[in-house]
Amino acid sequence: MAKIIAVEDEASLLGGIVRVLTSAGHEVRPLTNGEQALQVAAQDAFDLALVDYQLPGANGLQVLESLSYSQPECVRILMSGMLDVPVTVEAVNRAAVMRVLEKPFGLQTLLSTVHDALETHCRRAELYQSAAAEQRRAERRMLDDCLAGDALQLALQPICAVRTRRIVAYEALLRSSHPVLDSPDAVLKAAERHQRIAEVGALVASRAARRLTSLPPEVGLFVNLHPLELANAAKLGARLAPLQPMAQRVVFEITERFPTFNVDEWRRSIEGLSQLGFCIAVDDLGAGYNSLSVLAALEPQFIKVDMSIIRDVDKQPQKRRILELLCRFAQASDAQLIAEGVETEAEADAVVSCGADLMQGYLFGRPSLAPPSL
Ligand code: G
Ligand code: MN
Repeated sequence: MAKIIAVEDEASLLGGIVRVLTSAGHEVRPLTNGEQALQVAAQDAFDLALVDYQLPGANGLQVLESLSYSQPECVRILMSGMLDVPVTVEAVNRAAVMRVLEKPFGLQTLLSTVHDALETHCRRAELYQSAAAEQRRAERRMLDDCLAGDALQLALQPICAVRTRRIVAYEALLRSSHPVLDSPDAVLKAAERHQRIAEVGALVASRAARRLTSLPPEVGLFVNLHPLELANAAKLGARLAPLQPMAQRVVFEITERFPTFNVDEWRRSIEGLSQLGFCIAVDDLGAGYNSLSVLAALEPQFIKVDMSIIRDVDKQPQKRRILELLCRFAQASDAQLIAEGVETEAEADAVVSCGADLMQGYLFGRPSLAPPSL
């Protein structure tokens, strides 16, 4: 049974359409005017629209075109006695109709056309769904490959003290050599779609633990946490177990880029991490939506200022003032400020004179998969 809107200004034909479709078990909404049809279609959803071309009010193609936007799933059929080429072209190109019924037609032809169109639509929807399901399975298998094999690795990028430029820590950045899920973003997006962020997090923790053991004991490691990992405080500790013995050297970076920042949900996770001896950094400060509320809520030990503020900080007084302000805030809160994405000596000089504690950026070293040369 389908819910059908039938728009035809010729009363006897409309009567016949309603009769034959109703006795075939469909629910029919008969209308005689294009304007009316547009209003009804804006309020009610239909499985199929059967619309005459020449109508008072708006013409049939306008009605069908409007439906193609507002209800793309509604199957569209045009009825017309004047099927010249321009009308047909419009019907296909503008209104994307599935069938055209040329007048005059018998009611049996109408019925079989309607049923044929509905069946075709169903078959297409099934095909689409099974293709989408297959794509999902394929993506799941690729994630399995990533999580089981060695496609996911951590690149290390140095973080230096401002004056001595001594490397005090590294940031671990996810890198992927998978042929399809070939960037950290692709891996994380796929993991989000399959609710497998926790598994990626566990893998990152074990890889990070391994890298940490090969670094000198006074050097720390900054590890990015996906915001979804903070949603379950109870499980987070277990997942980070490989890093637990070296907790004093580990700083978890929490990005504030995500618009769905939920202070209450996060705070418990962060308190748990602090109790386990880990430190917290707010990442990408200045790039997201909630910079100041994140700072107020999380009381991080490190504040990483986003590279969008660091870029040209030596040339743009406004950026410099913002950085100075953040450095003063960090000092007053017993936090260390890290300037991210420093690329030039001039930027580094400006960052130092603003009062930052640490710097990271291509000027000091790119993220590298190779063991750091110490
Ligand atoms: O969001 P987060 O700050 O964790 O992102 C770090 C990213 O920034 C890494 O992918 C790294 O490659 C990149 N990056 C690090 N230093 C620089 C830099 O100096 N310039 C630019 N353009 N990108 C950088
Ligand atoms: Mn980071």
